[in-house]
Amino acid sequence: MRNVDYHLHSYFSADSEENPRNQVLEAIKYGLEEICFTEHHEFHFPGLSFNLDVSAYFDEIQSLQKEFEGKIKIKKGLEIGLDSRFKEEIDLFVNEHDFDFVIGSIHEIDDIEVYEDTNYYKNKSKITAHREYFEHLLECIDTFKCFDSLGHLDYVARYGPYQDKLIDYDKFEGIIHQIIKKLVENGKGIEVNTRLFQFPKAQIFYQYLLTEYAMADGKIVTLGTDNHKADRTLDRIQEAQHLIQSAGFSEISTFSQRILDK
Ligand code: HSO
Ligand code: ZN
Ligand code: ZN
Ligand code: ZN
Repeated sequence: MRNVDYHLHSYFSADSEENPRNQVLEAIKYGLEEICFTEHHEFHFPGLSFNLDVSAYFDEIQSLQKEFEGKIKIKKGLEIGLDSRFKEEIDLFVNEHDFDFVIGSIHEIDDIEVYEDTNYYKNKSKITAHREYFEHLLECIDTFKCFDSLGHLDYVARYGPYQDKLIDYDKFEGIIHQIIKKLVENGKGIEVNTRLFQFPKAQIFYQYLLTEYAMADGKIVTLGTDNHKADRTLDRIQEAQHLIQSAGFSEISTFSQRILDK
């Protein structure tokens, strides 16, 4: 299986200070053959401006591609925040730039960030917080066709103020089934995001998810760490590769200019 990381950030994202060159060096050190930067862009984000300077970003990636040619493949990707209020702007932004790969993600709902100490989890049971996130994902998958792979389906599990913040798959089988069915219908991929992989329960969640996606005849599985720092000591890429393989996928998907690589 390909040794790749298709979800990482650098100082072109408002929430990272990392030099992309350090990300490249660290990836080489860890034996990755290919990485795709997926910098944030959001239209109207509460409290932070995730505004991607695309031309500066592309310039820097192109120079890194030259410098590291033959050592590692470097792709220029995007993590776009899905928000139905900005449907036209989002479609335009994604299509007017020459990205290799686009992750569609949800980080906020109606201007409330899904994050620690925000109003999102306030006075909400865990099951409600998780259900609302999935309902919103389903709506966004209906609305948006502009992305290649759905980012961190388990994002809502990262920041909840609950003793066990992880998702109980069995409580959401119905809606997750609908999400997966729609992704496959629309030809969209699913991301295995290793951010929570230190928790066995999070890995089990992805195991169910991948099995469902395979049963629905889905073909596109991407893999990403979501690193915002050039530090791979907590990487779980091998475990993710293992999960993907066990679910019946023979390869991890990679993209060039929005087209699935052979
Ligand atoms: N963790 C979120 C965004 C964020 N909000 C960072 C505040 N800081 C997506 O990576
Ligand atoms: Zn981020
Ligand atoms: Zn994200
Ligand atoms: Zn990210």
